[in-house]
Amino acid sequence: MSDQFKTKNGIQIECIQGDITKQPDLDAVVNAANAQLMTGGGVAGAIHRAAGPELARACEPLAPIRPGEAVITEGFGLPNAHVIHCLGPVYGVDEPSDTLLANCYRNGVLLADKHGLSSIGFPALSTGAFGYPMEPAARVAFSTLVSVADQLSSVRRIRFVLFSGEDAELHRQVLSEVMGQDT
Ligand code: AR6
Repeated sequence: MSDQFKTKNGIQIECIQGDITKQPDLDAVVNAANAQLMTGGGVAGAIHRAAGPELARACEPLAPIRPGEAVITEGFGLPNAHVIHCLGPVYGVDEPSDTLLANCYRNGVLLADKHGLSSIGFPALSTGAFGYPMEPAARVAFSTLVSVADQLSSVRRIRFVLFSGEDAELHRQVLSEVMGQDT
């Protein structure tokens, strides 16, 4: 199954297996943040470790954020110039979870666009500690990004970085279904 698709206006969406902190060719990576924008487990722990303590200092005045919101900082020790911090919904607690998750992807990619960035990498927001099932989360992610694509003027590439090969394959399948509906 192909891991790259293009929207009608030529934006590339791709899915790979990998680590979100090791994507040096992207302008920004997205953090699966907590409301206080502090380090934690999963993606947030990995991003804060790789970025170093300056990231937590830069986050402090921006916190707290609400589910669905996105804020931007520098990347510090990361290979990316920027980090976009998104607070996903806790599945079954922050409702409606699908709308709040869609807001994360929409606000995250629009914030990157507003800052003139051309590439952004997302992890599968809310699918770890926050308990959102992977397949419905992938559907929300891709249908939101495809629907927002025509509002983007600087973002040209969106990469999904999935920790496991199984999750990457599932994302490729869902992406190909969503892109099929778009043509
Ligand atoms: N690169 C790519 N994907 C990863 C990585 C990585 N380095 N590490 C984990 N994943 P999570 P959430 C996958 O828990 O559900 C934190 O403690 C992981 O397999 O990071 O939004 C924060 O402080 C899963 O599929 O994010 C918050 O309190 C996905 O990334 C809370 O967890 C998201 O898992 C946020 O929970």
